[in-house]
Amino acid sequence: MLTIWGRINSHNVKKVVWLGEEMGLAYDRRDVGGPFGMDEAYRTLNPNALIPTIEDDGFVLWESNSILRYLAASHGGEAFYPADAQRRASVERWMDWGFSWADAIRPIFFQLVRTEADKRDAALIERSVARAADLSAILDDVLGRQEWLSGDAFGIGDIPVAAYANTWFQLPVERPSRPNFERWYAALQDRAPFRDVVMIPLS
Ligand SMILES: N[C@@H](CCC(=O)N[C@@H](CS)C(=O)NCC(=O)O)C(=O)O
Repeated sequence: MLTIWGRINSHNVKKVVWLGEEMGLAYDRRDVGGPFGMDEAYRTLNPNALIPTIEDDGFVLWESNSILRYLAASHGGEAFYPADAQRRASVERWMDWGFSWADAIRPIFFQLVRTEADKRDAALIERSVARAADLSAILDDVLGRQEWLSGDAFGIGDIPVAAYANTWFQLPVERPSRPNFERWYAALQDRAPFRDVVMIPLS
């Protein structure tokens, strides 16, 4: 049985749980991090004191994108993780780009969701919204040429960007029109695991 440690309102935990659901894996998720804290046993598993961490048949792994790659490679097969080097790299490029995208969204999320209204930094929010809007043009461009970030079919290349895209679309900010990016976000919502795991209220 796969164990996933991490509170479900964490973007990086959502990514892993979402893939587990897409792949129909049996898993046991345990709340760690944020208000749940981290005990010494957890810090021994993950010396970064961050979530998520998984344990699969005695194998312990942290770093959410590495976990996605591992689960896709070990349990998902070609449908989730292409064997061809160039196709695989094209998928992984979006997973890694997802951290730039996350860096743009994170300050807006922390400010508008986890900071009291009178303590918010309006300039930081404005700068971050402008940065995310610029980056969304890159997504709009690629999604005008291919259906998914992973290519012709949904795959792990979509997951990291989508976890934060959901937050971007849920936050009360002004977003420029990006029709291809919006089409992709609508298509994600046809997937039950995306709705159930990712589209939970922001907290
Ligand atoms: N690069 C790491 C980042 C992990 C990370 O920053 N996790 C956050 C939650 S999204 C965390 O552990 N925060 C501390 C906490 O929840 O207590 C990964 O992708 O796994």
